[in-house]
Amino acid sequence: MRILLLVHSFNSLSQRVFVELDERGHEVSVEFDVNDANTIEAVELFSPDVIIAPFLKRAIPEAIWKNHLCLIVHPGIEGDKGPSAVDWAILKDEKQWGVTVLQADEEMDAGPVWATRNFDMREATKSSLYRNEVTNAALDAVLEALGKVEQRSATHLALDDAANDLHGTWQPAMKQSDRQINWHEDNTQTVLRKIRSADGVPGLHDELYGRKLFLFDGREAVGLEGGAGEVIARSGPALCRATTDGAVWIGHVRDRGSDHPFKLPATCVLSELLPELPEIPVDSDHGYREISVRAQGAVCFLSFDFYNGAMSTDQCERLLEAYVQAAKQDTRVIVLEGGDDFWSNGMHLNVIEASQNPAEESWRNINAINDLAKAIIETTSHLTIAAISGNAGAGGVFLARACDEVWVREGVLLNPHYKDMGNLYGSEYWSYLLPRFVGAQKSGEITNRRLPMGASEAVRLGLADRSFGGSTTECAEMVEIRASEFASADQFNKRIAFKRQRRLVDEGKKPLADYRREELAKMKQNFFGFDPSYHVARYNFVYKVAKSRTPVTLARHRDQRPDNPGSVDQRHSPFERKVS
Ligand code: COA
Ligand code: THG
Repeated sequence: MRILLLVHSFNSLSQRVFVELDERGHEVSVEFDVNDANTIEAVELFSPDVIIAPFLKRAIPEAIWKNHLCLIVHPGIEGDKGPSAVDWAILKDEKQWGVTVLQADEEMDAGPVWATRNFDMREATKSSLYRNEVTNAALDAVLEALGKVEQRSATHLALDDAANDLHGTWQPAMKQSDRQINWHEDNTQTVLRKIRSADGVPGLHDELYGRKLFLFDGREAVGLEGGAGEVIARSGPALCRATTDGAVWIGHVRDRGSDHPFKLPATCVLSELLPELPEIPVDSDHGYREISVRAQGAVCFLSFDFYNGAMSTDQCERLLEAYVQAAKQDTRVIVLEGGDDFWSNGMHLNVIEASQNPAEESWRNINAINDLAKAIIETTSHLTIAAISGNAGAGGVFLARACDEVWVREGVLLNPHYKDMGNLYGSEYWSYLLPRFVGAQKSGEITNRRLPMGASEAVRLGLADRSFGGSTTECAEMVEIRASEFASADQFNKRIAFKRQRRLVDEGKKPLADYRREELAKMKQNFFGFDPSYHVARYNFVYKVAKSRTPVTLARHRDQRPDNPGSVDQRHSPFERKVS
């Protein structure tokens, strides 16, 4: 089918729907909801069989939904309506929630229901639930709805109400006052629920040291307590604030009134206002933990749960240190697990944007990631596995490919390209790793097409070695089993010998240092050169400047490039018309 995705932005849910529909052979194109005239034009250009809105904030114009089937993905149970569905589900501590695919109509979210899926809620941030449970349920429901469209069976509501005992209703847009923390009354669980209901956007409005702030990244501070509402400790990027029955870490905040009005580590934003506070070592048992290491038999698991998968210079340096320590242990395999929601999204664009000298900080950051990638590539004592359970983008993907094996959970999205960031050349030894694992031709295609990729395609191309289905937990269990098989004497000896040999041969052909030098020469141009594209793109990314048009890589109906398979111009080529 020809399917147009109409989106507010190409967020992770839209990307997942895009990848999965493409994988199933549909012809998919994307249009950003910039204005009604644009959207109408897109529909005329593409003439889709069906329009799907995985993430849309505004009304679809009547001219469209009256003439085309438009399916809206609503992140709420059947009957639920309104723009803050998941926020309310978290705040109200719902035990189950769901996703509904409904037909666009005059009244928002009130059209006929085509499919719905429920799931168990988890104690996690809104964006984590969105990227996992909501996205999986949405995909299932979209596929069911499309199945009905394809069979031209009963249009909608083949739903058995009795089978679905959850039924929602209209809920208004959530206001900050709905979730305001009362530090003298709220216990830890309530505080965390309020923060999570607003994390990643818009954040929870609060006040600290006389500054109005938005809080993110709240975690329980185990074993700490103090006078309710008082800031009692710090740890790396985080501040610890006491609740009525314990304390929470606040890892990130946004100060809308400051020079850097975007999300940053809390201790950076408040550095000038902080009094002397007890410092609890970062990554320690009672501190704010991002990196942890656990050994299980001959396998060492290294997890690094960096907020939003962004890795600053400091975080890369800490991770490198942890990695070096892990590689000194008497184990055989190191599994790099990344974090729960992201494996890695490369260098930390927010921290770079906020630094005194963003070009210099970009340089430090890319070198710090490169040092880590180099250490991984040059490890000959251990076999290394990147176990990718959360999404990865840009340098994060190539950092994973530095490992001997890359294993991905099905449902994970990879964005193995840099060019969207102002034509950034990229580093992390990608120019060595990508051709080596996927071949020269595919390397060029992957980096130029700038599209997300699912687990199956990653394996087909050689960007990953295997994929695992099942839930996050089931996948982690499989990784443990397979990793321990790797550590068996037989497998280990064979593979480690091959690995050492391969590294020697590769180094002989072209030293690793040469790849780095060449990549960094290009990056130096990106950071310090005449063309400011990277700095502009980074600013737009960090400040979330809305896109004013859809890139042609996504809007295939607008793509006039001659070799574009989805291009409307190719299908009704002007040449053909001339000839005929
Ligand atoms: N630095 C800082 N923040 C980052 C980041 C990075 N490298 N990558 C992602 N984030 C943040 C986003 O700003 C967003 O913030 P929010 O919590 O305020 O919404 C959050 O992580 C989630 O990212 P989002 O873009 O919504 O996720 P996605 O799954 O839709 O898209 C990417 C993932 C990787 C395509 C996209 O985030 C991206 O292009 N990141 C930049 C990658 C990059 O160029 N890195 C530098 C080169 S190494
Ligand atoms: N029919 C049509 N278009 C649609 C939907 C539909 N577009 C997408 C939409 N469903 C998704 N659902 C909603 C429901 C309510 C609101 C927005 C999207 C809403 N918005 C507030 C407003 O517009 O004033 C703003 C809220 C905010 O900013 O947070 O109430 O079913 N044709």
